[in-house]
Amino acid sequence: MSYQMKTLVASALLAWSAAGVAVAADIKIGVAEALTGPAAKYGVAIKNGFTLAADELNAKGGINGNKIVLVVEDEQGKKEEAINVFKKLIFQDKVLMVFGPTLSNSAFAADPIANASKTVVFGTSNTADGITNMGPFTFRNSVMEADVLPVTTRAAVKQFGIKKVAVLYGNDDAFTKSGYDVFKAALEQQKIAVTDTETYAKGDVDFKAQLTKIKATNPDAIICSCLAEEAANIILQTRSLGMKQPFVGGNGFNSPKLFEIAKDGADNTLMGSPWSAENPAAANKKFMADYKAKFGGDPDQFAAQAFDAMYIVAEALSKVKLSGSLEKDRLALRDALPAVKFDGATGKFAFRRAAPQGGKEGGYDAQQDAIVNIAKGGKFIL
Ligand code: VAL
Repeated sequence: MSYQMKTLVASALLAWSAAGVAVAADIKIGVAEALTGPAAKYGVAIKNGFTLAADELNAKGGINGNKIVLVVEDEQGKKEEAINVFKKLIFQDKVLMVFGPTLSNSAFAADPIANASKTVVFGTSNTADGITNMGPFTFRNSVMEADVLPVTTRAAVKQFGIKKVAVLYGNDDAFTKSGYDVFKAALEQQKIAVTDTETYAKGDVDFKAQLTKIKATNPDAIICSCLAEEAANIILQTRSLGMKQPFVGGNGFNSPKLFEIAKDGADNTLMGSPWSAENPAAANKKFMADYKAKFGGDPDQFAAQAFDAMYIVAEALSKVKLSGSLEKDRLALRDALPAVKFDGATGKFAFRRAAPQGGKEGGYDAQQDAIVNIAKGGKFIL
């Protein structure tokens, strides 16, 4: 094609788009997850969930003809990296929105950047209290500890008849600390006595000192607000001390990593989540089969929540007429998201507005019921 011809075609295309005729454009979505480091077991599953959903959506023609392009970055499960990656995605790559980061601990550091630049940040795994108090651009479909743990402790009473428990948690991580606060309140409210409370710090691998103290108080169960790797080592060391008590965990337990390390030492652990591998709903069965076919392994709750989150965003975007102005399109997505209702791999989902705090507008939490799973033979079942 001659130079003149090319110019002619290019200006014709411009004229069409100016006249409101849709010209397909890529929709860039940032994915900031922990793909290396101790939280990678969560982050990689999350990335897979997004990839599966985006590939499916694109195979069906994308969103109103526009292709979803994921811009994936590794935030390593570290606060500083989450900040760096958010800045890169929002200001350099100019993504429409950001999914992530993996840990609540990192979200408290990075979400303010998204809110300040009026860009949706959508957490699919952040379950600490207060995440959505960071501003009206913070969304999550991960069900917060405050909605799940009271259900889990009630199930523990029913299942094991527990009357007194020991509590163990990481006191330097936003999620494990928040989970502890919620457990403490739920135990008080449900009149379950606490025989001992012990703490540890990020990166600890030897929990024998705390567990020996717990053993001396002879609890009926051990309540653990911990991330998966620490939880697994704690369970393993509990068994090596000859203790047979069941564990009750929070969202951090939701990973195959628990069983890779603790094996059947984790049997009888209770954990609440909206997702279960045993949910027979067609949407979940299809998700599980497609995930296995694509990645060669079974999905977990983190993959399921990411998969659903991509569809929730796609649903909102299908209602948005993209203008080409990043600022306007970011706002339009923000305004379209709250009304989305979805029934996917994790079941029925809706957003719930977070109450304003300290005069600051809140974002949107997940409105979803938790199901309590029990560990048997290296996996969680209902
Ligand atoms: N839900 C936790 C958090 O918010 C982990 C397990 C991802 O940090």
